[in-house]
Order: sequence, then structure tokens, then C-alpha cells
Amino acid sequence: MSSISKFKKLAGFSAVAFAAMTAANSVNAANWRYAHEEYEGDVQDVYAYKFKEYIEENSDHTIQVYRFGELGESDDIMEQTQAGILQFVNQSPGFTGSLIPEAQIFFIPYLMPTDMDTVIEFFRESKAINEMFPELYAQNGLELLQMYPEGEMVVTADEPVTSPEGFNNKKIRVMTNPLLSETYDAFGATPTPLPWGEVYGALQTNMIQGQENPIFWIESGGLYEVSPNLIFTGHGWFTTAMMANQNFYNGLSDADKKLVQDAADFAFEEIIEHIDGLADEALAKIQEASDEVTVTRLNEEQIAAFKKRSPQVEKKFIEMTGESGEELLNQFKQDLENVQND
Ligand code: 6CS
Repeated sequence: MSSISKFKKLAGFSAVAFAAMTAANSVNAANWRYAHEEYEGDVQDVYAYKFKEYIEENSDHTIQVYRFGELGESDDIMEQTQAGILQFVNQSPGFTGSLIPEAQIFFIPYLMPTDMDTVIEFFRESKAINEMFPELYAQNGLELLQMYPEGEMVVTADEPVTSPEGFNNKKIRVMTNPLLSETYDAFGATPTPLPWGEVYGALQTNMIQGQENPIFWIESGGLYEVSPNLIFTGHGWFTTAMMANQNFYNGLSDADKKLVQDAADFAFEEIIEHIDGLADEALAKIQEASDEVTVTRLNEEQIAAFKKRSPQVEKKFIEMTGESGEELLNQFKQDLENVQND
């Protein structure tokens, strides 16, 4: 056989093999749907796009990301995930707390430290976060892939507040879990649970007089325009969680399960970098955009007056969650102690 015909035969074989390989890949390649609760460029969006980037660079699968409002409110995207319409969802414990009562642990005030490095180490090391929570989510058909912090909680109100008395007769919007209502009740306010989509309008029309959220969100959602007094109470961190429908996850090959886990870890590392300095940048943007904004940082004595109200919320948490909540709380405290003593 001449070398030309040998080459032709080889080329023909390669073309067939290549076509067969491509067909096999496209049979295995999936398009996975992933919804989160925020807008373009916000923390959950950055996480989702980093997850997508990893999956798409390391497999033939693709990820379709849906942002806030595209598929409804936070509770809607959770329902769609439990029903298997979506494969992945990012929902914060602020909403999941009504489904998984133990997830409300993040709303016991002054449980979490304010220092960011300690908080991040806690998320990395905590047995409560990395071993106990996945079991609780699994009981609800969810494969918990990552819990991560978004930023320190800051309260905004219609006037600067420095004491629990200052919150009297103020309706403060809370996410829709019962423990967070207990927290604001303990803080002296009238808690008002609302889904996110109603918050800006309710502040604008004075149906509510305040709310709490991390600074980046107060900036990106324009909340400072309608609730310009920022109060740093130091009482907690906004935490969120990314998960998969468990039937979908269990049906994946071992290689795809590893891919998903690795993508979740990759996105976590990226998000830790992303949130570093984010609050300061967002505060600077707010102060540049508005001269109505005030910033109040509570001093130790003022914080102590709020902190004094924390044990009653902790008691409520145990009442709401029973033995499993108490066990989780004990482990959570132990994990915090471990990272604080490092
Ligand atoms: O306050 C809320 O409801 C929203 N806050 C943040 C930071 N992310 C999503 C959530 O829906």
C-alpha cells in the first residue's frame, strides 16, 4: 500500500473514531439547571459562575444559571429543586429554616464571631457544618454541597438605633424563618417576615422601618436609598448554602460526583477571596452615592445590651429543634471554640 493510501485509510479511521467519541460524549453530556437568590455579580452569582466554570472546563456537561426572579422567589427555587426540575439550588438558611428548623442556628445572635478569618476557618473546619448539616439536609431530599458566609449582618433603619429600646415600635423585616422573628422580638422590634421581592417596596412605603443584610447586598439592592441608617450590631453573619437534588446526585457516576464536589470546593475558595474586602468596598460606594446615609457602629456597652437578649433566643432554638438541635448547637459551639483557640 502506498504511503498516500495508508494515510487516507488512517485519516478515514480517525474521522470515524472521532465521530463515535463525540457521539458518546454528547450522549453523556448533560445540561444541569442551577438557581440562586441573588443578582448578577452578587456573592451567590459569583459562586454559581465559578461552579459552572469548573464543571464546564473539566467535563462535557454544561450549567444553566438562573438568577433571582427568573424562576420565582427563594421558596419557589427550593420547591423546584426538591421536585427535580432543578438539579442545583443556592438557598440561604434564612429561608431553609422553615423547612429544616436546625438551619436556624445561624440566627442565634452573637453566636458567630465578627472576625472574618475566624469565621472562614470555622466554615472550613466545623464538624457541625461539614458533617452534621449534610445529614439534616439529606432528610429533606437534598445533597448539601457547601455552606459559606456572604458577609457580616448590618441592620438598616429609618433612624440610627443604639439600644433595644430604639427598636421599639419599629417593624423590622426578617427572612421567613420563625427563629429570626424571635431574635428581633428579643431585640425590642416588631419582626416582619417577608420574601426578598417585597422588601424594597415595603421600606419605600414605610410599611416596615428596617431590615438586616450584608453591606454588599444593601448596596447592590439599593436598600440604602430607602433605609439610609446603617447599624453595625455585630450580631451575626449572613450564611448561605448550595445543594443538589439528592436523587439526581445519587444517580451520578462516581466520576461526576467527584466533579460536582470538586467544583463546589473550587467555588468556595474563589468566594472566600471574593468576599475579602467586599463589605468595605460596598460601604464606600454607598457613601459616595448618598449623603443621607449614616453609619453607627455599636460600642461594647451598647452591644452588651443586645447580647443580654441572646440566651432567650437560644432557648427558643432548642424548643423548636429538640434533641437534634441541642446536639448541633453543642457541636457548633465546640467547633467555634476550637477555631477561636487556634
Ligand atoms: O434578604 C434577603 O432575602 C436576601 N439577602 C441576601 C444577601 N441574599 C439573598 C436573600 O434573598
